[in-house]
Amino acid sequence: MEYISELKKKILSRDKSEPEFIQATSEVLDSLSLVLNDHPEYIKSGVVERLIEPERQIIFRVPWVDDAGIVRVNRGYRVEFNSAIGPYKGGLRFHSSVNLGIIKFLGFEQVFKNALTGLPMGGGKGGSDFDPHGKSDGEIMRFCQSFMSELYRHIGQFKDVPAGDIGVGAREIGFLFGQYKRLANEYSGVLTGKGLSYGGSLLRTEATGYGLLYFLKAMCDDHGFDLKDRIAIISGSGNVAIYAAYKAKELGLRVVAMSDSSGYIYDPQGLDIDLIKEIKEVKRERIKTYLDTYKDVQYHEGSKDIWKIKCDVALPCATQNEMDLEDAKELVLNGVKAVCEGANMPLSNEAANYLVRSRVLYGPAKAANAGGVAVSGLEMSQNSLRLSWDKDEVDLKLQSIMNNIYQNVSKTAQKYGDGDNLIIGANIAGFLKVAEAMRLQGVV
Ligand code: NDP
Ligand code: 2IT
Repeated sequence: MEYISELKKKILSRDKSEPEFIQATSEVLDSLSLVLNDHPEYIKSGVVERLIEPERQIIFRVPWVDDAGIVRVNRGYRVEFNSAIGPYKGGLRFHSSVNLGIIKFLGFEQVFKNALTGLPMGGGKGGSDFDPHGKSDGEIMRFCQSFMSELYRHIGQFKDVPAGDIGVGAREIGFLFGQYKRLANEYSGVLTGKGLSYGGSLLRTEATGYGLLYFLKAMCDDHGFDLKDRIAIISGSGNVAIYAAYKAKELGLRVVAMSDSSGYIYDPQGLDIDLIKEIKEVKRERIKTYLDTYKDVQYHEGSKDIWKIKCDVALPCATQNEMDLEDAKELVLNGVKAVCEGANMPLSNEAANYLVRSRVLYGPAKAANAGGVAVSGLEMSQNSLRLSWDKDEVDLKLQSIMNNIYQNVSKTAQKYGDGDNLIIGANIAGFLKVAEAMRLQGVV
């Protein structure tokens, strides 16, 4: 479609230094060419042009003092991408690789993901190139306080509600919340992923990983593929990976390999997830120290070769572009049946399209990892109601949301082309919801 080609060219020339943003928008725009013929009103009202341009991008200095008394300066970001269906909502990432293009791609994806949850949340993302590895609790606290000292003026429970992502977990959210409360002189649900003692929701910690497995199960059930006794590989060993691994075990899968950014561990008998949680979540050590307890387990330097292990189910849960076309080919040769994305955009577009063409069951991130932000939405509801739901109630809601997302993206894929191509299903279903809201609100 000519119109779509022109938009892609515009992004290529205007945002040329942002390869991840180009990648994410290009995948979505390809899907939209299937739907815009039926909806000329969205072309007329410039919905797509407006969707690919963030509503607001904030970049700020984050100065802080390290334990040696030295002043350090990082760069902070918040990209408020789209507020057509609710306040901006999305995580904060602290990782040395963070730059504007990465935050923009994450914010763009978040718009569609949040729409798929069925909850009233717009899309945004933020973060910093601050590297939390090896920092003391005091340094983390001072960094978070400085970060929030600027961010607080831009956010609010009805404006923009950040949460965690890579490098931002319960500890960081606590420090960020404390500083917001102090500066704004207001106690509100301005962040999600809060501790249970100060307004957090039960199951938010587990939600992305659990939700990923609920989505995987819905997709596999629909295709008559039983997950019991299947072999799974999960990359990463952070928040998403750990709770994906627990739920995978509960559903009868055997998790044989997991990784961190240094390397991966492999045990054909299945891994001890409690130990991995202890190493990564509590002690904040390298995954390699797993071998201090299990001496015969294999450890390999570098995390990329994890996809060479034979498996039935692969769950990339670390970071963007961690699986390329070669990895996807290797997985298919080894007989993989399902790949579901816990991380955001962990597959290159070529790898994802190859899996779909090879008839592998493939759950794209926008749909498959929406469980985290969905429970964030439930946390916002509980904060507004000033009450807390019990664990079973949140879990039932999460399961129902993930099942609905699967049904919605699968039906949309059938309507607009190939029933098993959930890439187009997720992109189109998310788009239709946001596009209609944007059209009705006029050119803003
Ligand atoms: P964590 O910080 O808890 O864990 C990240 C994990 O990925 C760690 O094991 C880390 O290794 C590894 N990792 C990070 N960067 C790289 C890299 N460049 N190369 C190799 N490994 C890497 O983050 P989360 O688990 O929260 O996030 C993981 C993914 O899931 C991200 O893509 C995030 O955007 C996505 N996501 C997160 C949600 C959430 O609720 N937290 C919701 C939906 C998606 P190491 O320990 O060595 O740093
Ligand atoms: O990518 C994601 O969906 C998240 N990091 C969670 C966002 C949120 O607001 O809970």
